[in-house]
Parts: sequence; structure tokens; C-alpha cells
Amino acid sequence: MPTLRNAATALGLALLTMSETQLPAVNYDETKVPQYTLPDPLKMQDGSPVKSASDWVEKRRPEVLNLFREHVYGHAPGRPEGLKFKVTQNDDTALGGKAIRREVLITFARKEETPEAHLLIYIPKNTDGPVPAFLVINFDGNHLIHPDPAISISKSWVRNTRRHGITDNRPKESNRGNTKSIAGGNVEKGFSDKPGDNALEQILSRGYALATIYYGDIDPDYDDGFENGVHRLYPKPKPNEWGSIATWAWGLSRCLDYLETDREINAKKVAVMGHSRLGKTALWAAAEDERFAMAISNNSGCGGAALSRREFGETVKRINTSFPHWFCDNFTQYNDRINDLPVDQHQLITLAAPRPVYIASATGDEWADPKGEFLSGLHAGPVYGLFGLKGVEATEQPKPEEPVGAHIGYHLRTGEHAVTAYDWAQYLDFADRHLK
Ligand code: GTR
Repeated sequence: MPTLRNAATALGLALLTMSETQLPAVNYDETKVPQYTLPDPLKMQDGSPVKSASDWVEKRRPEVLNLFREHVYGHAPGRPEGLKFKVTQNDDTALGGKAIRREVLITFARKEETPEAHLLIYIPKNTDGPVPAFLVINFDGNHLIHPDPAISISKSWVRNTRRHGITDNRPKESNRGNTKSIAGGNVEKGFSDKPGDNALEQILSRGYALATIYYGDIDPDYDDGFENGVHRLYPKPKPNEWGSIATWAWGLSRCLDYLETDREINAKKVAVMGHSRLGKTALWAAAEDERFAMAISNNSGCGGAALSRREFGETVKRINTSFPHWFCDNFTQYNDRINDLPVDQHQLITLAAPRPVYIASATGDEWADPKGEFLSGLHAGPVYGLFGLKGVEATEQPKPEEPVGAHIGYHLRTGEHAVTAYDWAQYLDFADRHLK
């Protein structure tokens, strides 16, 4: 009954707009950040201290992971029984002979209504043995990442019409090659229109493979009552079960399941990367799945790298109001009492430990609280210390274009909410230090 549904959606939007107008004004004033105390990463819930790496691995990490599942992102199922991979394209003459292009059809279940997800992979040629890889979850479709005419166009659509005023971002031929940064975002500085000047070709020339998937191939991005995407293969989520971020992260683990079977990829050296809501997703994917060797968060903000207790820029209340489907329902309990949330986002970073993690902010992205993103990295440091590793190696947020960090990388870039050539240059250098 399409008309009834449309009416319900319109009513939903009207209600949403009403509740958004009742939200407190956004704070961008550092002097108005409330006093807060962060949960101590090195203290068990019963108050006992975490003294060693094995205390962390055996006791505290599982405890923190469970708190995030229960209160923030929701518990997700494991690898589904009917998961299948089919290589649908394999061309070793891609990009003028420089790369192998492969497409893999992932089906999540044996049921007929399973969504079809397409993992796109480029592998550099003439390498000695399996290569490390970036797994990037993209915003608008695989075919946007490069003008290569052979990249298939997805039939899915995320319908995330609330993003930056975009009303129709349905994957279509006319936007082929539009996203030079792979990850997506509305502004991408530093790449030109010259052939080869895009993140994909830089990644390949540095000896890495790229695997990428459109998030709409996993689950749509609107409050649909979890009736679509992979959610429809499972019972309706309970208040402590997977919202969309956990679902997209789960999809990334399924991509890694495939990469483990690909002989040209070193699946023990896969960095998971995403921008904005998909940066939140990349961090949660690395938390849930320790097979990921590295995580990269580009401008992930609230519910990603930024500390929630600072309530600077986007707050938990706002994010739960604008995007009620992203987190588990339990998270809404903290809308007006953030200090009762048993975790804060620095602990999301600790869940990557001892693996390297990179957090990137932008000066013009106050909504994502750049300082709060840095502080998360800073306060995750003690957990890396348990492993004898160094974190951000700075006590103050660095100036723009001054990247810092050993096992927790951080930079603040001049400019807007986007993934730029500068950002990718830092990720590649960081990966060279840790994955090669
Ligand atoms: C914003 C949202 C942010 C961020 C961003 C994006 O509207 O408030 O949390 O995720 O979208 O994903 O582009």
C-alpha cells in the first residue's frame, strides 16, 4: 500500500522535525563544555584495577565490549550460515594493466529475499605475494570511486535523504567516478581531474589492495523499522540489538570473511576505513572484529571518536533524534543523562588496542567536535601502555597539518567535513609504518 506508507513516512518526518525543534541549542563554546569525569579504562566495573595486558585481554576488554553492545550499538549476530561468495568479475588488465579488478557477489543467506552485496576489489600487479589492503565502506556506490566503466552499479539504495540536503543519491551511471576519495563525503580537496589522481590509484601505487562496499548493499540508512537490507533476514531487533551502524560493521566483517579466502590479499593486514557515520562504523567494526589489523576514522564525531560527555557540537540526544535507527534503542536512555552512560568514546578506541588506530578531524567540522576526537585518542593511551605501546604522543591537540601519534595516529586538517588527499596521504604513511 504505497500511499499509506508514504503518508506514514511524511507523518514521521513531521514528528521528527517537531522533536528536533525542541532540542537544546548546539554548543560550540569551549568554555561552556560541562564538567565531566570519564570512565577509567583501567578500572574494572567492580572497581578493581587493570594491571596487565592479560587483565585487559581476558577481563576488561570483554567487559567494555559488552557495555558498548548493550548500551550503544547493539549486539549483532555472528557469521550467517548461508553466507556465500561468488566472483562475478576478474580482470587482470584493469586500469591500463596496472591492476586486477575483481567483483564478488556476497549473499548473506539462502533465503530468496537476501540482499545482494557487491564487494569491489583492486589489487596491484607485480607484487611478491599477498598484499595488505584497505577495506573502505563507501557512501554512494562502488562505481563512484573511479571512472573505470567496468565497475558495476548497485541496485540498492540507502535512501539517506537526510544527508547534507541530498535528495536523490540513488546509484546511477551519471555519477560514475564522482568520489575521488573512495569513502565519500561532499567536498574532497586535493584530488584533481587528471587521470590517476584519486585515492584508488595512490593506494595501488603504494602496494596496497583496495576493497570497497556500498553501505546501501548491507542495510538502508533510514528509519524503516528494520524491514529492509540484511535486517529483514533476522527477527526485529530488541532494545539491545543491532542498529544500522552495528549492521554496516557486521557487513564489513562479512567482507573480511571473503578477503580471508582471496589468495592475493593478506587478510591479516586489512585496515578498515570510513568517513563520518561510516567512520563510526569502521571503529565499531574493529571493536567487534579483532581480525581487522587497523582502523581509520575520518571525521566520525558523535558516536564515533568524539567524547560524548563534552556535549560539544552534535550530542547523543541530537543524534538519537535525527537518526533513531543508527544505535540500539537502549542508547536513547542516555539522551538527558549522558554521565550515567557506563562508557565514553575513548573506550571505543581502546577496543582497537593493541592494533593501530587513526583518528582524523577537520577544523571546519565543529559538529564532530575535533577536540573531543583528539581527547578520545589521548585517553585511550593507557590501554596501549599496557602493551608497551605509545598512543598519540601529545598532551594537547596538535595544530592543523601536524600529524602526531605512534599506535594512535591523529591529525587535524584545515577544511571541511570531507575525506581529502591530505587525509589519505596520512593514512598511507601510517599504514606503511604498521602494515608493511
Ligand atoms: C550528520 C550526522 C553526523 C555524521 C554525518 C555524516 O548529519 O549528524 O553524525 O555522521 O551526518 O555521516 O555525514
